[in-house]
Amino acid sequence: MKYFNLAVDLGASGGKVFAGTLQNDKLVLQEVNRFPNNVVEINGVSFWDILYLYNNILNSVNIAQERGLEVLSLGIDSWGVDFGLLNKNRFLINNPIHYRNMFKTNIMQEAIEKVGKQWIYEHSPTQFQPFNTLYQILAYKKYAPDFLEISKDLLTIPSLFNYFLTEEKAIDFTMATTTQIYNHRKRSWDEEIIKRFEIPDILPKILPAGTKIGKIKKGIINKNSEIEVVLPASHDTGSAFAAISSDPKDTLFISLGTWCLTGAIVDEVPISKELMENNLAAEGCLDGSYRILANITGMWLIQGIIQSLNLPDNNETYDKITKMAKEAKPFTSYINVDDASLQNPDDMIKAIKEQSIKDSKLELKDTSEVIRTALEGIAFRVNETKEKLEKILKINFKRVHAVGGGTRNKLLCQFISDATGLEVITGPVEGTAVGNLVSQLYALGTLKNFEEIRDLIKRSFQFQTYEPENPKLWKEAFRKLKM
Ligand code: LFR
Repeated sequence: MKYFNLAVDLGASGGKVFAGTLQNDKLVLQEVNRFPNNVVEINGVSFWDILYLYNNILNSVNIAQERGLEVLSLGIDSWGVDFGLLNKNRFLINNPIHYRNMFKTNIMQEAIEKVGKQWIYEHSPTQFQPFNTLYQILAYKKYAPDFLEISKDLLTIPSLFNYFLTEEKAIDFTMATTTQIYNHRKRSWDEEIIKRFEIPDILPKILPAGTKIGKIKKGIINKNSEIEVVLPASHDTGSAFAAISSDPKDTLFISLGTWCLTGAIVDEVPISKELMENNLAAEGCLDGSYRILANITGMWLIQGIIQSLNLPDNNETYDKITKMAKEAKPFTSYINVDDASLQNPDDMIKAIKEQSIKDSKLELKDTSEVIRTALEGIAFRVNETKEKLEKILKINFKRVHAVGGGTRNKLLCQFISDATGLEVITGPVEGTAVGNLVSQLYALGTLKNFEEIRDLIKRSFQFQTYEPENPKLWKEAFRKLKM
């Protein structure tokens, strides 16, 4: 009998469900379902369509079983920080809000003014992002205090769905580290942050990633079967990093998708002011280690350009856009891809053109130049992060290893290789789903340790490599363009 594990990977633009199984000592994936994640905007606020997503998760289990797959377990991962609130009678009281709304507020600034940046970072060393759970809770306190007053439980997105499926309430370590309420040294919620910001007693219990939490309740999926629900590394970046098979000692890891999440693995978070000064996050990994990480804006820029051009969001469009960039003149300008003005603009092409004037005083004339400048900007930023991490963590990176859908963009992978002067290894493309699946195999005892996880991934997937072609030219261009 062949058994399957289901990985539900929810991303900002869509959900994907894969069934994984072990076959001839390899992990083999088959796609079960895909569905869009349509954000709903009401009165200027963007909401996730949470019940639509839940229905699609149930539907995906039904599809897998109708296909005759013997499903042993299911694990859900998603973006970080966002949450649903339950009242004492287990009623969902808010429709979870999209984290990008927070770019329109200055709640984080207010919190920093109240207690100081360093104080917050010493208690919870994650990057200062206006959308961190802490600031979202403070936004509720300000704009919807009545919601919090009747809340009993806060559950991040995967945990909310796990609760719907099993009635068990828990969050995993990897997700907890995205909240900025988690104390990395004590490895628990930070009591002082909770006290200082008067956060109600709504935070869930924290379990290690790769833990079984309960079985899908009877009667909610079509077939009456026992399916174990596992908390994988439920933060998608945590799962993506779990799928990187290169040696963590001297590899710069990248999860390349909407974000270009770039980081290095450490066992414990070093005490260093420079982490905060460079806005680096310490986020939890599947094995309890941490990644020191920069959230670099990634394919979000290209998604925005596609929207500005009113083109359909499909592979053909991406190929067309990449071809335009390839044919454009290199190094026309430099933009800081992480500038707040690029995080939620009405028109991405216009915003990038304005950013170019702001950052380099150079005008971008046509769309091809805009696309190329965006891709070069991402690669430049990866290199800046690499250099910072090398200095702060005293690592000498030997290679870059990237996973995720963004690695399909060969031009960007080559740019990263040139900008960093390092070999870039890519694969698996479905990194997050693979990390989710190995978390489940670990929770079920099939894989015993992290060595076994890495070996399984190495023998199961194809990898591609890129060698730097012109690193000197890139260094020179960066020196000239960055003011
Ligand atoms: C990527 C991601 C990032 C997190 C951002 C918001 O999907 O999870 O790691 O910073 O989304 O949650």
